[in-house]
Amino acid sequence: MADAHPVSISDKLIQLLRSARSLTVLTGAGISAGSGIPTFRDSQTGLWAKYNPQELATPEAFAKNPGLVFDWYRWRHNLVKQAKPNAGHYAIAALEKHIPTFTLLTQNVDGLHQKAGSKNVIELHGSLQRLRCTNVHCGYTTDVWPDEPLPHCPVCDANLRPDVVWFGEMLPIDLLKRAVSASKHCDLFFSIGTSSVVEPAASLPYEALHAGVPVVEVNLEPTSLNVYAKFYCANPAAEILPLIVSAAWSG
Ligand code: BV8
Repeated sequence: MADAHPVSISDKLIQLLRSARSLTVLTGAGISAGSGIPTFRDSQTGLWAKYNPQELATPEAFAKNPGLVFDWYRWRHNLVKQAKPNAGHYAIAALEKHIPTFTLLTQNVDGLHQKAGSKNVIELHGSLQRLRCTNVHCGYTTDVWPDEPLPHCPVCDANLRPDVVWFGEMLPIDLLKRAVSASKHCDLFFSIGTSSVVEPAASLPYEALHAGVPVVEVNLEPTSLNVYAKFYCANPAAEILPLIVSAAWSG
């Protein structure tokens, strides 16, 4: 059962962190909430309030109404372009500097971890920064979003699409294999700002648990993972993560 210390930080956690030689961190939309990016469980703001992200982020939605899906992603792309990393992103980048072997597994597509200086980042669900050709034999990608409503590939003229993994699509198998390995082979595993619902990412903490790795959950609310977590912090990530880093390496 997690030592639920919603305010204080367990000394045991700090000792484990300080002595860790390898750390794996999984993040979800909650880490970017502090940067003004709506999470998937928040009601989408404004224009998008009436749409369910899980219905828009699918190949079926794109096939049925590519213009609507593209507009949604263009809206998010513009939101993310203006967004800045928050103290939670920077704290995770600091962890990478303190621990010899560090892997960041993110479900987010906003690129904020890289903006904060994180280096070894596995983007499990792709990136809003990039577009890719829908023709699987073409392989064209770009980080330039053309103005036209439904851009086409300059190489083969097929539609372009956001370079993200939609619901019902497989994650890139090489990334998933690296993520499973990093989850099994670490001294400590953090799950931060995720509802622990979306698979296969939600199974990664269990890879750690099955390997005997202690898991820390940092999330505003306990998720299904919480009963297995050794430590639980209910504070906002941007508040608690810097405190954890300074408690471990303040000297
Ligand atoms: C797959 C990219 C199999 C796109 C995303 C039926 C048909 C097909 C598949 C399925 C199916 N039923 C189930 C599935 C599997 C499905 C799935 O898991 N569905 C869920 C809904 C049950 N998964 C998939 O489809 C995956 N692929 O299974 O393929 C397959 C096999 C063979 C052949 C073909 C296919 C693909 C999943 C990837 C989907 N793409 N993103 C885009 O972004 O537009 S997922 C997207 O939603 C995000 O990337 C993210 O992963 C997810 C949202 O989850 P969270 O990040 O956790 O965010 P959420 O809002 O839920 O939670 C935020 C948490 O933070 C909250 O708990 C909150 O309390 C907390 N919080 C908030 N603020 C803070 C905070 N915590 C701390 N501090 C704060 N300040």
